[in-house]
Amino acid sequence: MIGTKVALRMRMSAHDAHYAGELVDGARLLALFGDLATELLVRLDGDEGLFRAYESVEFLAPVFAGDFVEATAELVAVGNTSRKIRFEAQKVITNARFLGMRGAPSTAEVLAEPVVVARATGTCVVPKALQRSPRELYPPGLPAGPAPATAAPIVTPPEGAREDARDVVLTAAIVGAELTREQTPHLPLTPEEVAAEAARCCEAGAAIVHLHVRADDGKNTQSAERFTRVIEAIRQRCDVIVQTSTGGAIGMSVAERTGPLACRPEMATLNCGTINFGDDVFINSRPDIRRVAAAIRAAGVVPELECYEVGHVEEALSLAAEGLVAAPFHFQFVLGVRGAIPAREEVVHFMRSFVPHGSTWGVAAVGRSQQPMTELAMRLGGNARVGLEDNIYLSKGVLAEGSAPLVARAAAYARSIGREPVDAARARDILGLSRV
Ligand code: KMH
Ligand code: ZN
Repeated sequence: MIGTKVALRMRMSAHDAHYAGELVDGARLLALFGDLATELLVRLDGDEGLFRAYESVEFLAPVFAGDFVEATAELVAVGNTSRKIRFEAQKVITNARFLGMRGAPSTAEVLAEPVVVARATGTCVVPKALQRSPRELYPPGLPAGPAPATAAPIVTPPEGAREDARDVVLTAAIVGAELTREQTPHLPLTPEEVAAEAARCCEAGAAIVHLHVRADDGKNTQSAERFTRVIEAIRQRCDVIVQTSTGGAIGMSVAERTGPLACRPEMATLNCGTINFGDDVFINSRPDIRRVAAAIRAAGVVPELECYEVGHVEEALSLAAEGLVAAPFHFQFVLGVRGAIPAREEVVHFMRSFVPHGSTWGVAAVGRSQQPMTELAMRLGGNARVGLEDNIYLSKGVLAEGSAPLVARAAAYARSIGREPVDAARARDILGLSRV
């Protein structure tokens, strides 16, 4: 999956030296890059694939016999058959004579700072017929699971979409259904308050607002009229993708929950299974999931697949096989709900290993796990959801003054690791909303 890294460390020997002064030729480094690309393809596809082209190659410092070179490769984009890879090689140990130091010919030094000796980007291809089903992929160390019940749909990413591994789509979950003003005074309730908070989150870096709305008494409602009023108020303030909830509040009927679809939002959640939800049960029976999926499809709305357990990802793929959900798929791993799968790093690795190529995925973690899981998801190339619906604290004992500070913190972290939160327009391209 995007963000997967592999590494090799090699000592350059006298056999590798080609030019005067025991200089190693650049082709030797490209051979290391070739081996790394092969390992990435084997891990991803179960096939060695073919190296098609280097888009760029830079040799930045000389390499000599005796140097230890550490080379890394990172998968940065996955197309239909193409896999784009970024390479880097660093010298970590060198023979002392190349540092101008005296000593025996065998004297060598560990470099205080590794020296980058080469960088490259290249594209490999694996023909479709040779690609392994993504759902057969499990991270190293985890036991292989049972064979999937249905064939994994392999998705062709639309042109221009999902090619930039820098892009990150941030979602702000600003209201929720269960939260009360007693828990936090910063919860927006009226249409004006909700719209103002949506605009603040948009300004802070959110491309999507995950929306629940409240009636005048503060209780959760799935009324299309109320959603229309709130969505119009949001539209007047900012351009953000509105993703309405079809989860609603615990105990609501399917008819009630699908109410907001009448507003034809750009996205809506599709909850892919039942879980214990704290001391309640959030019921999504298989027939009900199909009813909600059909309603979303009939409304021409793009679903986000809410998965609270790994089995829910499998269920989402079944919906795709039944034609109820169309590619490209957007998964949200909702982690840390009390009574469901915990917010842990290995869970993220495991759940995303089920996600077909060409899908997007993100993490929405609950409570104090929100920040570390958001940051993990972004490091792994995924997207993230933050906001009061899932977590009301900025830090231990300090309430977040709305969802915007949580979005701002996630956006700052994204930038610190070289990723960029996208605006709604770019998110529409990435998620395929523009073509609906
Ligand atoms: N209120 C939760 C029971 C969704 O928005 O789709 C369900 C929920 C999920 O919030
Ligand atoms: Zn929700």
